[in-house]
Amino acid sequence: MLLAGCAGEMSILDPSGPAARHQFWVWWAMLGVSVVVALVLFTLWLYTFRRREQPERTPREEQRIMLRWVLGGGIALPLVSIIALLVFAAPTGRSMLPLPLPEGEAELIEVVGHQWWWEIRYPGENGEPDVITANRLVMPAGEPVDFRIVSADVIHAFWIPRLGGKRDMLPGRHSIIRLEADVPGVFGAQCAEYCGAQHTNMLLHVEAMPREEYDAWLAERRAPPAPREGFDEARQAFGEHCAACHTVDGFPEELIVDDVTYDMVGPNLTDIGSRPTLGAGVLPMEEGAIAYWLEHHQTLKPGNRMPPHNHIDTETLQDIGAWLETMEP
Ligand code: HEC
Ligand SMILES: [Cu+2]
Repeated sequence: MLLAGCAGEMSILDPSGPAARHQFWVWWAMLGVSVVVALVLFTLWLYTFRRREQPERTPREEQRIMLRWVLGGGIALPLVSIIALLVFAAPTGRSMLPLPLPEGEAELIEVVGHQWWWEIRYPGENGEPDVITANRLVMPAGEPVDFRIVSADVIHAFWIPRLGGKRDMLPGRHSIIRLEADVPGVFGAQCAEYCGAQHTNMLLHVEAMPREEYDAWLAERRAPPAPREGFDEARQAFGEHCAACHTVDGFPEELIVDDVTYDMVGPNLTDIGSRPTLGAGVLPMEEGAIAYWLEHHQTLKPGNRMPPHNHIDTETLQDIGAWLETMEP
């Protein structure tokens, strides 16, 4: 029954990639050593109870024995354990470094942490990101992927427990962590550094897919969006109330009312209809979910950085929601 808790989409004890497997063994080794040390200590402790008569010792002898414990238990033992741990853990750290690969370059995906959502950018031919999405990370399986991570505001941490990590995301400083998924699958991920009120609701849905599927997924999003008919009022309202923070590729520029200057960006909504969740894991995506999120997002995720839309009537929000649900490649 206890072991059943070891599985699950966010369990480091159920590794699904080389880096995570390394970490898994370090974890077990540390647990094993700690158990042995604890058992030895408990045994000594019990022994002190069972021992009847105190042996006669001179102060000098007492001191010698004390010194032995301090040197052995306080210096030698920690030194040996730390060196052993270092030797054991060094390959683990190495496995997450972006070292040159014999078979060419690893796929590069940029991940930007925001309060409290994830921006995912896929660099195109010239290195500029040409596909930008949010809260859903799609990666190829069975090959190393370099995640170039950074933060837009405070310190977050990038962590996909079943693939390995974690790594701090610092504002203004990029770092690369290499991870790999053995097989296609869906993995949970979570910001692992307390980053403010909604830190718990900063989840990331990770999907590893076979190379061909991944390429097709990207190609779909690289293609110019198909022109969409209808929803004129929704688009008008979006241009007025939302476009200052949210980008939708192909959205007509003349509709964007930029009378409010917000010093922030919201998630890119170009493929919002195809995302599995809303609000970084707060709501599952289903029919009507976007409108519901737009009306209740400050109760669903209190304090999140999107201002409340109380000044917009429900019908308009439902209209916008219905239109956004069609936003799929
Ligand atoms: C001041 C900037 C701002 C404005 C204006 C704004 N939003 Fe947002 N929006 C955000 C931020 C920030 C988030 C991320 C909230 C979170 O999950 O913590 C967000 C989240 C969302 C999401 C969920 C995205 C996802 O991937 O989960 C949708 C949908 C959305 N906004 C639609 C709208 C619509 C429609 C409007 C106009 C009625 C609007 N927003 C106005 C900043 C804004
Ligand atoms: Cu965070």
